[in-house]
Amino acid sequence: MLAICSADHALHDPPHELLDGRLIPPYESPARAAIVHAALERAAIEPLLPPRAFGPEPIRAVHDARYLAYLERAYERWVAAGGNPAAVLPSALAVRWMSRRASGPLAEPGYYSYDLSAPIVAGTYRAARAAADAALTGAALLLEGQRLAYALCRPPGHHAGSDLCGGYCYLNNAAIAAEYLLREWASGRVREWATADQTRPVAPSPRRPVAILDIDYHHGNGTQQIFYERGDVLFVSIHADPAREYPYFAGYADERGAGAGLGANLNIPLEAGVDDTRYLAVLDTAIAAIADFAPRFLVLSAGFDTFDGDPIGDFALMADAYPLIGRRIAMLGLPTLVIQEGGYAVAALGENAAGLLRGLSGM
Ligand code: Q9C
Ligand code: ZN
Repeated sequence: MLAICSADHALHDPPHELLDGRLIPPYESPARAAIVHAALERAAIEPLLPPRAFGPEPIRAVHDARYLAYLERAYERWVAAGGNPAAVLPSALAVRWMSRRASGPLAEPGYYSYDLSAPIVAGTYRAARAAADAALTGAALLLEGQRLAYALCRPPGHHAGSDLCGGYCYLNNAAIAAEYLLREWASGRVREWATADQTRPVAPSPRRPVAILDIDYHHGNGTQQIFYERGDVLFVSIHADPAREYPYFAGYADERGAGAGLGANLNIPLEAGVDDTRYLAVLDTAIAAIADFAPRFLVLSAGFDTFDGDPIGDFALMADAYPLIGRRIAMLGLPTLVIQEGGYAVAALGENAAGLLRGLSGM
């Protein structure tokens, strides 16, 4: 198995976040990537590759051009206009009947954010680009014939929509990788190496190339938005019921996709206290939906905030659950790209991530 990591994640290190009205040190910190990196080395998951540089094109395929221009310049424009140099965090959000475009340096953050948990500092854009490059590198490795790759993405991505940041996310790494897989696959430039593989349980359907399975504790609202009207990408998410948990305004079971995407979005919201047995049973439902769709590739948005000890989640998964989750997903027999999302019980995060990868690789 191959893992992709970049040291550039550390360029994103905001001093605070606003959580339920409290200004606190961010849960999403550089220590998270460091501890996963150390656990991968300990687990002899090798090699650890640096990301290749893909340039802006595969990111523009998913994100709005003006949003990307905003992210790149937001911090310096904010500081020059008198905003707090500690971090960009908007004072007013564009919502419902107040959603006019405003482009001033203090207004724009509120146009391109949906919450107050995605502060921007000087290095945020570079770190986010490095995370997207890590995801794209993993996608390229699958296209070259690898069966399993892990991208240690930080900042995470699944809350970022086409033109919105939020929930610690700026660029949607999973969506960028999925779109890249799909376009490269459709281009026919990729050699078909797996049709000869008689051991694959899922016979791929050429018109439905990619499924995304999101097992972060929170609903992947950004990924859902990006592919909501698309029939060529299946999005399946298992998460805390948004009626009680962030992101509150999306992630309900009746969100099934729209237009050509109707039926290609599956949300499985869950109650508090979900344990290993309950989670694994629900995971089987998600896996059955993916097998039905018969994709060519699987992108796994892997968050570990489902862990019992997570400070912002209320599920109760034990460390032993992650290898079992990995093993069940591996039974789909699909080339799989694992994208790091959340997980804030930092001391356990490395072992939990390594455990999932162990299960996925059949180790
Ligand atoms: N009362 C990820 O796991 N704050 N993002 C939640 C709940 C934001 C989580 C507030 C949580 C974002 C990638
Ligand atoms: Zn999460």
